[in-house]
Amino acid sequence: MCSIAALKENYQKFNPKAYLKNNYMPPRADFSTEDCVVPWKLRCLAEAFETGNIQGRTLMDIGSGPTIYQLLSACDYFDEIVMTDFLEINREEIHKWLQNDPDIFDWSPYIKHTCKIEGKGELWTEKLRKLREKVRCIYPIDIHQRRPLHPVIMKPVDALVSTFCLEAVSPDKESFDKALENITTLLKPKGYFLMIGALHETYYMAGEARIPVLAVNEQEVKESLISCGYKICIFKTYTMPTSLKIGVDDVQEIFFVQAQKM
Ligand code: U87
Repeated sequence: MCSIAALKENYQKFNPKAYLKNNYMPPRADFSTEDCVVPWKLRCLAEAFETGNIQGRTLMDIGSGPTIYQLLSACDYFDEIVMTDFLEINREEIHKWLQNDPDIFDWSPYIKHTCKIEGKGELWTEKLRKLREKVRCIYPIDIHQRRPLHPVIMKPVDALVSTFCLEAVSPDKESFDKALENITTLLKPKGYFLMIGALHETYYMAGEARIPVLAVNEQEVKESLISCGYKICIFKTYTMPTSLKIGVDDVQEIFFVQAQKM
């Protein structure tokens, strides 16, 4: 697999149900221990927003996939949330979630856990209602285009979130850097970018699809952000424990970064 076109072709076999099972059910989603990867991600996001520094009118999530966990803490700090994904099948999954379709993934353990770590005594059903209300649209996106949302036109937003997207859709470092540049045009100067991603990963499975991943290290991620005009505010890593190496990918570590566009 070596070109952007080949990768896009490969994504046509992406199966959201298999993907959700691999990454968003036990053992990777074990809420009884903070050492598990899903609670780690939720905590990074909750702590970032808790400071109150990241807020505004619009937040955009880049490459949302069929998931909403990445927006659970964010939704308290923005008036509206724009979700995006390359695949129609993933956008459809989000539409179903918005409409409370019974045939969708159950995010309630994620919502309950987020309410618990935020410690504000909020009812999980209230957070669910709030997030559904704030997600205004889910747009097609291609981060390899200079205008990733084309033909949709949007004013630069106040903050960006992106989880496991850049390295999972870029065939090489050059396209990773270009994609970062492309999405950065969607963000206002001084706006924050929160990104979670995989380090040293070469592939992951989503049903029939075996998707190649660009193996990046911590230094490379930091350098890419700095070259793109960001200041790095927080950088954290999580080492995937052996018990969570379950054959669905070869991820070694996960990073969380909070960066500010200068
Ligand atoms: C998530 N954000 O699960 N332009 O967090 C824009 C594109 C393009 C394109 C494809 C990768 C999953 C990584 C969601 C979904 C992220 N998707 C879309 C996965 C891999 C480690 C690991 C993973 C997940 C495409 C969780 C955990 C771990 C997908 C999304 C990538 N291995 N977006 N040109 N092409 N996409 O449709 O929805 O990117 Cl814990 Cl460890």
